[in-house]
Amino acid sequence: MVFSKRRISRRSLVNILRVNLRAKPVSALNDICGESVFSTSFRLTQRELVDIREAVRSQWLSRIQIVAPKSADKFAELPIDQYHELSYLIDHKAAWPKSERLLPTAVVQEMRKGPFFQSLEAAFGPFLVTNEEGLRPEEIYWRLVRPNCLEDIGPMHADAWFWELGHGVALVNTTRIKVWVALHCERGRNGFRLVRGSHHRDWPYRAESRDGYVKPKIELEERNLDIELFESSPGQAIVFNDRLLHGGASGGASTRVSFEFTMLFAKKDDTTQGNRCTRKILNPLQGRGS
Ligand SMILES: O=C(O)CCC(=O)C(=O)O
Ligand SMILES: [Fe+2]
Repeated sequence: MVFSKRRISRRSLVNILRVNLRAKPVSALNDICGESVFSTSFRLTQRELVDIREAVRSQWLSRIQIVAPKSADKFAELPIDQYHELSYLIDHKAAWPKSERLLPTAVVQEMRKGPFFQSLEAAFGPFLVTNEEGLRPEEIYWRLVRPNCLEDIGPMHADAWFWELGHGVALVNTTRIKVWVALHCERGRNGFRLVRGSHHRDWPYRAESRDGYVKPKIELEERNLDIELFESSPGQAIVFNDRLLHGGASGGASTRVSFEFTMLFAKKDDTTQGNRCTRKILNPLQGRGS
């Protein structure tokens, strides 16, 4: 097993393994990942939505203070979902590397205690949040996607490809499940796109250099994929297998703001309980608008 000191430690994993051997639904995860389902039944409470929006806004403004101090006052009066109106005032790409979009640890710790994370743990069992950047103990990062701005969304991909290309140290005997949550979005116009059932197949991709990183690029035209939009309202989450083909949607008239993280579970052989848990908590999208 390969461990990196800066990333999830052996001790954390041993702890999670210990906890998980006792915990009821975690044995399910292997199986959960084998099913052609994902869940849209988790969401932030209104209070959590307000608090996390505020945390993101404050980080957004602090960064703008640094990269464009002369324009900071203008941004301070702007709702974050109108960011695109003024983004010409800053070098957008340089301003927002992932490292600048990682929520502070104190915020993550608060989120961890809240109902959203509690509902995830109640359903899936205890988990770590991955820290592939090696910058925070647990990494939750947000994104800004300006309307109709293709450069703000990457190509369709499976998150597993990033791990395969060395973004983060993939630990053996663990399962990763991704969580994406809308903070500001226009239902049915922007947000998150996916190809249902796609995690059952291996899709062709190659590694290419983008934004100074080696990133995966799917070797298929999007028009050949059966892509559907997850019609999310603010606070709504999608929990999905990290082999699911997915990507952002950048339509609408406002800037979309969302956050993401990866749950890490220890694998366990017995999946009996898991099968039950899987069926209970994971519901396929019931058509658009579910
Ligand atoms: O929000 C996006 O544009 C992309 C989301 C994504 O790739 C993810 O959550 O893994
Ligand atoms: Fe992704």
